[in-house]
Amino acid sequence: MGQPRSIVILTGAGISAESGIDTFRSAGGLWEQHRVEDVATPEGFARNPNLVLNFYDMRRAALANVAPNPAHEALARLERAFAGELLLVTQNVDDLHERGGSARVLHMHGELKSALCTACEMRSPWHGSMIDRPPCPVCRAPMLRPDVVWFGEMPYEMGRIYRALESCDLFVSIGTSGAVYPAAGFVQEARAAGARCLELNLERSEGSRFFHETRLGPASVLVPEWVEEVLSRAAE
Ligand code: BV8
Repeated sequence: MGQPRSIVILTGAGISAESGIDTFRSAGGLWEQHRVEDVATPEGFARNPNLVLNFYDMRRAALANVAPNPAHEALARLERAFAGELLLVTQNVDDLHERGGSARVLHMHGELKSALCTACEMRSPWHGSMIDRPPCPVCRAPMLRPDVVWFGEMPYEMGRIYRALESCDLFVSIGTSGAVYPAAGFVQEARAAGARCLELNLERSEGSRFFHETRLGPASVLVPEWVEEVLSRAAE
């Protein structure tokens, strides 16, 4: 493949695993510790808001004990050095891409460090806890919820993502099991638009058959190698 002109990158929990953040489906992962329907659905929040607010307060607080790894840092290098179009889409709600140096990150499933007010629907940066029902920074109503996309809810910026998938010539998926839609369908969108599709993952995913190439291994090794390849080819 010649020099890519426009790249879309999709990341999942696997890129943050080596930073010490639990993935979802691995042994002992988040979905083994908590029932998805209890902590990651609007119905679960309505049924038991304290359980949900506490779940996300814990994950938000835990961000202070982790740091970006070489995979996050390599993607930030690519963002700075790549002359073409680049869109970094993440399913992750952690802030490790930004702390790794990426300036433009599209969090399609929201962010732990953001609050969504269910009264005025405004989103505000949020670093503390929500269990004590603090007032919304905009309307002062004590009606905040985690600004994350729960199952059954529409992910953020789907129009922008589909437009980028339709015009990219390289789609790269990093550290995701391909189990959750619409993210799991992006490879087929990109492939249908003629893009080359590359998967970097610890193990084959549910969507591996749709990729032209799958490289197996830890993200902290595979991602810096791949970024070097792209940037060295650009320099030729
Ligand atoms: C929606 C935020 C309407 C909260 C999350 C079509 C078919 C079937 C079902 C559906 C469908 N369309 C919609 C659905 C329903 C549902 C869905 O997909 N259900 C699944 C379970 C079947 N989807 C929805 O409800 C979505 N909304 O569809 O709205 C709509 C319709 C059309 C168009 C637009 C909208 C909303 C889903 C979002 C839910 N919120 N997160 C929170 O974080 O608490 S999902 C959450 O789980 C993550 O964000 C992520 O998306 C997913 C976890 O997946 P991964 O990140 O991949 O993590 P996982 O643990 O599974 O895998 C880790 C991988 O990394 C593994 O492969 C492992 O091998 C690898 N790995 C591990 N270590 C390393 C590594 N790789 C490299 N290096 C390592 N060191």
